[in-house]
Amino acid sequence: MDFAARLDPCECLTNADSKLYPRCFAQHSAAWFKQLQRLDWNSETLQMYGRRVVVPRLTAFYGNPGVRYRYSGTVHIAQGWYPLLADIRDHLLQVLDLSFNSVLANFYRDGNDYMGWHSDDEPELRASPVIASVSLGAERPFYLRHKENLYDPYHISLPSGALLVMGHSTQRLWQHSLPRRLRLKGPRINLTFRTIDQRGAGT
Ligand SMILES: O=C(O)CCC(=O)C(=O)O
Ligand SMILES: [Mn+2]
Repeated sequence: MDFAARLDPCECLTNADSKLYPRCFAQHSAAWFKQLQRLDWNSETLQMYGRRVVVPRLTAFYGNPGVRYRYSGTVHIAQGWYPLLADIRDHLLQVLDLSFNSVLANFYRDGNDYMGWHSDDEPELRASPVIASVSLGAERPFYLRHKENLYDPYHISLPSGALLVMGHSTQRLWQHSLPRRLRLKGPRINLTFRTIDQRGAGT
């Protein structure tokens, strides 16, 4: 993967076709975190095994107006870009030479909030999406496991300002998760920039 060649040296997760740039946005991270706390955060519910459960984090979806993305069982329609999110998108275009039409933001209020094992493999992301993930706020561990080797996950740490670029085969072959850390009190924001194909969008 050489699309991120212009960035500083990084930790390459060659097995998982991903690259981590731990300090990519470190100098902006405190200011960005403060501003992005003002996004229009939502608490979502999800139908699971016949009952409704509250999603254990807050979410917000932004992007080109009209972009539709189904996650947590609901179709979300982007109404536009929050200015700072558009700036970060443009920054990613500069350093990665990749363009994105939307961003899913997660707010983890403390270590009780988490995201379970999954791949970002919704049909509207197409078969081999590249996803750029920006972490801000509390440092949290992030786990990856190969779909054919579920009992041998490995973990990386995502400090404030880190950029993790998940490459073409990551979602097809791997799962990832952000587990609970009960003693952790600090909040964290994660931004996953995505390209959503409207032809595959759910209703
Ligand atoms: O919070 C993170 O680092 C991961 C978020 C994620 O996997 C997602 O939004 O699909
Ligand atoms: Mn994900």
